[in-house]
Order: sequence, then C-alpha cells, then structure tokens
Amino acid sequence: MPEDDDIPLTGRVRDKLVEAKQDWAREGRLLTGTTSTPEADRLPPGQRLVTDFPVLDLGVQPDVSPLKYRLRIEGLVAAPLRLTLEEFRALPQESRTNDIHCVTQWSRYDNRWDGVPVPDLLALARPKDEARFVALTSYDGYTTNLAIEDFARPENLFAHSWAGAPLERQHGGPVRLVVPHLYFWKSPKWITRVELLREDRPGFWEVRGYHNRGDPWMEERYD
Ligand SMILES: Nc1nc2c(c(=O)[nH]1)N[C@H]1C(S)=C(S)[C@@H](COP(=O)(O)O)O[C@H]1N2
Ligand SMILES: [Mo]
Repeated sequence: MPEDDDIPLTGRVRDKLVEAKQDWAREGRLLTGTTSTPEADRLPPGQRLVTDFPVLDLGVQPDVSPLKYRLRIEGLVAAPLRLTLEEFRALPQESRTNDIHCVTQWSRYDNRWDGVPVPDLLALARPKDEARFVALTSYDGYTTNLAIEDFARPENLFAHSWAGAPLERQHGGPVRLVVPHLYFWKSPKWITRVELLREDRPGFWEVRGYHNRGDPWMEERYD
C-alpha cells in the first residue's frame, strides 16, 4: 500500500516567512480592535477584498497522484475510514458557494466548491461520544485543529473542485477541506488524515501564536 512517504514534495519550507508571520502574531499586526457578525458585515473587520486567488502555504507543495491519495478518518470513531480518491468521489457529492478570509487580510467572495460535506463523512465513520476535537494532517506536514462543532458544520466540505474544475495542486488538490466560517488557515490543503480526539491538539500555526479558533468576525487572528 502506498504510504505518505511516497508522496514527492517540491519546494522548501520558507522559514523566514514562518518567522515573519510569528512576529506578526506576537505584535498583533493587522488588528483593528473591532468585531462584527456575518449578518451585519459580509466583509469581516480588517479584511480587504481580492478577485484573484492567492496561494499561501509553507512553500512545500506535495505532488499527490490520484492513485496514491488516501483520506483517513480515525481516532475516536467506531468505523475508521481509509478512502481512495475513487471511493471518495463515489460518495454523494454536493456544492457549496462561500467566502474565504485569510488572516493575512485578503478575502475572496463566491467560491464554488464541489465535494463531500463533512457531516456525511463523519456519519460513515461514526464518532464516539468522547470525541470533542479533530486534528487534521496534510501531505506537506501541515496540521491544524478544530472543535468538533466547528468541523461538523453542514457548509464544510472536503472539496475536490473549485469553480467547476478539479482543484489545482497549488490550492490543495486532489482534496482540501473548506471551513468557511473560520480564517482560511483552518482549511487544510492536501488533507490526508482526520483524527478524532478527546483533548485538543493545536496545529502548526496555533502553536506559533495564532488563535486557537480563528473567527474572522471576532478578529480572532492571534492568541
Ligand atoms: N496543507 C496546507 N494547508 C494549508 C496551508 C499550508 O501551508 N499547508 N496554509 C493555510 C493558509 S495560511 C491559507 S490562507 C490557505 C491558503 O489556501 P490557498 O493557497 O488555496 O489560497 O491554506 C491553508 N491551508
Ligand atoms: Mo493564511
């Protein structure tokens, strides 16, 4: 069986960029000190609208071939899943259109995604009652964490397509998670593993000064 170490990575982790973002978090850069709600303001505080689709990651982009791709749901579940891309694409598909908000201040409206809603996949894996958090892991080594209520929302999608076309590798293809109500660092590209946990396990940015939850309207940029 192909495992993660068979997935080629190109690029190098941009340590300088990671350090700069950590400094921003320490200094509280970009904070406006105001809060709002999605009902009152489509654009969260301190954000500006873009029409292009910026690419943000650690500088390493895994080249995940469709044959090697696996999506695993494990930990505190009654029925662990390990899906091939073919199996994933055979599940009932839905589309969602939503806005994305990156903590570095750009927002992009009306992104159409196709894929499988998170609650549908969770229903197949059957989370145990003790499961309260998820730890998410990607092929580039990136990790992030969510409370189960933030993860299991019906608008959240394991997405394989954006704007009607297969998700490009640079945006997380073959499959990324989309969690539109939180800053976009909570939406891992190239997702391969969902682990259901009793205790929270902060991810890559969360241990480097980013907020643990990341609600854009509450301006939860940093810890
Ligand atoms: N696997 C992985 N997912 C990731 C990241 C990353 O470095 N690796 N960066 C996050 C951040 S900070 C942002 S803003 C979005 C960017 O997604 P995009 O490149 O499609 O715009 O991906 C998020 N998901
Ligand atoms: Mo980001």
